[in-house]
Amino acid sequence: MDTSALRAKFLGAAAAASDEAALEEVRLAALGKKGEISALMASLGKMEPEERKAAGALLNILRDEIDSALRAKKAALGDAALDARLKSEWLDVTMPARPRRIGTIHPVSQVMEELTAIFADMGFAVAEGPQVETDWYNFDALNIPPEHPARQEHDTFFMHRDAGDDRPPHVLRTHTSPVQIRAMTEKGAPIRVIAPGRVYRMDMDQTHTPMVHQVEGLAIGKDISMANLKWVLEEFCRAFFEVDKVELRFRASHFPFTEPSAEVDIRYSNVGGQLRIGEGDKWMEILGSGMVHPKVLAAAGVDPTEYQGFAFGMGIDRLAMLKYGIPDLRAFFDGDLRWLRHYGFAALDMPDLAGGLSA
Ligand code: 2NM
Repeated sequence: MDTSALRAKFLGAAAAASDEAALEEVRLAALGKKGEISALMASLGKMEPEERKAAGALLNILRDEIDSALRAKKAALGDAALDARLKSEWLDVTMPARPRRIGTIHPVSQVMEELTAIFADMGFAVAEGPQVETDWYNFDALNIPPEHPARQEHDTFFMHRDAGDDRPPHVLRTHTSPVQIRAMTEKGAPIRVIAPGRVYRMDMDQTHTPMVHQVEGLAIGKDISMANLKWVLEEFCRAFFEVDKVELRFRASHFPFTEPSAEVDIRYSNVGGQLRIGEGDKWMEILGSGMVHPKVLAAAGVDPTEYQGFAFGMGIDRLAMLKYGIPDLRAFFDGDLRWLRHYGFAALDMPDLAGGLSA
């Protein structure tokens, strides 16, 4: 018996099978009950003993060879199928799990970071203080006497006092000036600080909210003048509004804590509803300022015969509205995610002067 033709046929068919179903067909054709090898095995019974012995040995070898070829091929097909599946189901676990930003930086926070970067570059440190203040820090130290209109109940939030408790009242600070008083008292002169933060006034309508954000600045030294104030404010506006040229206009004004005092306007134009800072023929008031009153310096323990300096204050909410074209103040407080996704800023993208403030 010559088994070489059968061997070639079935080993070839096994090698060519491209999936498990085709392989099973080869197995049935060779080793199944009605398969060719099985038929030859069945014919052994009719052979002479000598011939049967030789043919039987050959057929056993052939059957084992085909069987192991089929098993090997089956394993190879299984490996290939697993490889293909692993390839198609591959997952990049380093990709961000959420394609959407989960939160944004509020425009007011963004503007606070921006102006902190600008003033830090000019040598101003950031000072902070309590939001619940004594009336001394909030008013008296700032040359606002008890009978001053700004102190009357309609403007200021007073903290509750039990009947008979006649300690001096605490108030929600109405400006961040008390922070500057604390800074001067603690650190003395010379000093350069800004105080950004929340301030409170009993005021609530379409254009006012009872809490707003303010930044005040203070520079005290031996020969600091209005000229230094003007340069600092111009430099600030140029950097903040990210324009090459700004023009400021100082208008004489009055504050209890500064003398002389000036309100400052910035030149702008309105082209089809879009504001452009630094050009045009309109003026917009953006801040208040002046030379710190000698009584205020004295209240903070700074000798007004030796030191003088300027101070200024401005509203952060309105700065944010101006710079980022936000039309309605009330949206700042809604916490509307759609609004935040539109007007908010990417987290971890802190403004700095070298990188471009709002880039
Ligand atoms: C303003 C306008 C003018 C101001 C004064 C002081 C302090 F504490 F040094 F006296 N801080 N800020 C000031 C001066 C604030 O806001 C419109």
